[in-house]
Amino acid sequence: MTKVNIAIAPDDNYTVHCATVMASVLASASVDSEIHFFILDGGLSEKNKKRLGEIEAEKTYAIDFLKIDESDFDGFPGHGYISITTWYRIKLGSLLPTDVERVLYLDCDTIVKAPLDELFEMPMDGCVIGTSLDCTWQRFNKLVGLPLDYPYFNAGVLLIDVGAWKAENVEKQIFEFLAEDPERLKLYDQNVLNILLGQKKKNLGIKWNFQYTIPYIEETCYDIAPYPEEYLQALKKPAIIHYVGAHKPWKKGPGEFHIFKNEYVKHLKMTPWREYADKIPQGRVKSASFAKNVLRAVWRKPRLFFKKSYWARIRLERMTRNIMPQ
Ligand SMILES: [Mn+2]
Repeated sequence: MTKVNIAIAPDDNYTVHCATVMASVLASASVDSEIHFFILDGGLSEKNKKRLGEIEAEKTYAIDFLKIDESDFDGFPGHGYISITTWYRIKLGSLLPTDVERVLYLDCDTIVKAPLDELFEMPMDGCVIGTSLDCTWQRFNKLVGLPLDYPYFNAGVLLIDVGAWKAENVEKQIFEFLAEDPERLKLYDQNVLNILLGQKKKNLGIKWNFQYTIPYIEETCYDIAPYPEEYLQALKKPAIIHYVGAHKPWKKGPGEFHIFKNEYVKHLKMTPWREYADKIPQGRVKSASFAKNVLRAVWRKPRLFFKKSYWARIRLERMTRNIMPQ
């Protein structure tokens, strides 16, 4: 029996997406696993909390709410589509019951497609966390001032060895690092975790946090030069899909054309919020030619023309076109 502990941090607006993540965990769980959800609760309504316990699945699950003391995050910023709840994960070590040895934190914009047992059985090799590369890692390295070849990770999927996290006093380190200079709050937790835990992370591989961005619209892309094979393998069979960026599959706009949008809708229908599935905008896939799509994008954002990363994105798009899952 493998204990699979999942932590998620929704606010009331995101409980629907949190439930969708949970449904995907349950739908892909192995027979031998025991699923326990820990919801970081910064003030969810009783109604939403009750509904999170009513997901339709063959797999049974346990759910606990870990109360967040909001005063811990006084003055902490959110930004655009990033909510203040992003900070909650740094408190996991002190909020989880003491018998939890390992936990997988998942963003509300992820979908799990594989049993998670492997993540809970693998040796951590003395690392505090397990992570995957961020799709725009080089951009972030420049932004934060990390060495350009540092494998910057995405914190939307974060495997935490709770014992090591506590032993290294990570939580205290983070709060002290932020308190030293309030400007550092603008870094957000992902940058802070990369700065503090960069040397203590185990690489899980791209497939455990597969970030697909929308072709022709988003200029950012995987800098896959060192890992093209791994990227293509993960695209064919992602273990965890992560809908990064502002264009979500439930929103009007480019997210309507996300290649894994169906995975979101399918799992949403297993939740008590299933009626929302009818309200999701139905993207009509534009069948314009490749050249037209490129021209349209550059017309809309002329500076794309001068961005190396945009052209890398286009190259990647051409490479992956033949193995798209739909
Ligand atoms: Mn995310």
